[in-house]
Amino acid sequence: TSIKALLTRFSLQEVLNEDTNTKTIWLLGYIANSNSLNTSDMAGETAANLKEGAAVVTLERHPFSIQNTSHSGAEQNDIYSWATGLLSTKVFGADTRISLVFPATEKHINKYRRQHRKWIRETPELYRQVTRPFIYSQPQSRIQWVYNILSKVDEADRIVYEDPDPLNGFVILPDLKWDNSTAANMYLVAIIHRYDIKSLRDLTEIHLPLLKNIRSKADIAAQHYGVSHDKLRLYVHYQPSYYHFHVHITNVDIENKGISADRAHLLDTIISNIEDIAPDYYQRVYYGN
Ligand code: M7G
Repeated sequence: TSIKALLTRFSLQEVLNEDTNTKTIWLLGYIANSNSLNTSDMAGETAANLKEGAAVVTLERHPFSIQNTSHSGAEQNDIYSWATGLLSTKVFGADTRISLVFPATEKHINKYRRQHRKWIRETPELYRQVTRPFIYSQPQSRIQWVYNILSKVDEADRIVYEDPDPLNGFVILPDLKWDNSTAANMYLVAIIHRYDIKSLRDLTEIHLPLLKNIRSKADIAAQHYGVSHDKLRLYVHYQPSYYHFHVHITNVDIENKGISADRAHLLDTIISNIEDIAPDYYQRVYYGN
């Protein structure tokens, strides 16, 4: 079902959060089953794939682009879909980026709802006793979108670089947060082929070739968008939202929440900590989060 068809059936229930700096709003709503709606504008879609359930919609204002260079179009991967479109004005190009999670689980709703945050100091012991069991209790379906990318089921045409090596290989493609329009906003993600590294905590010296490989090949992927080596910021989130190791690759000019000190760990620092300080640095370190 296309994002457009789904959005026409969306009814708002709650504003989960908004951020005036990034001009983003997160909405929780419900997507009704097609039976209760006029389906004449959904030609070609069978009743079977028209589901109902909770949905989280993110609306993000685009950077102003008077030349109308923004790409429109839509993408879909498993329960995640996104598109750009025009909300209100014809003066500027597509002005708003719309992403949809449907059907959304309780985890998605809580991820986007304004959080009452607490600071937790994760000792190695706390990691072993609490975090690690939590990670392994996650259903595989939570990272279905990752499997879809690695097995070329979804987003295959968006992969800009691939090293197919099963141990040290990965794919690099545009992150769903990026609309592919401006190099100034470039946001890519490198997703590794192997499945056994869940997070930063798993990294040891045996992973140095993989990490260095991502570090050097990110340049090639970024060149694809005209972004040079010295404009790249590479980092890893701990805690991440998705426990399959991946590296964020952005234009260094982007200032977003994702680079805040409580979650972002620079790839260069990770490599140096393992190589220059201790091979088991990430098994021993205490984390604030
Ligand atoms: P993270 O550090 O696990 O979590 O990064 P975060 O979302 O809290 O930063 C996962 C990254 O993958 C994020 O930058 C997401 O925007 C991106 N991402 C998530 N999904 C579901 C998709 C997807 O389906 N396709 C693509 N291309 N990127 C995604």
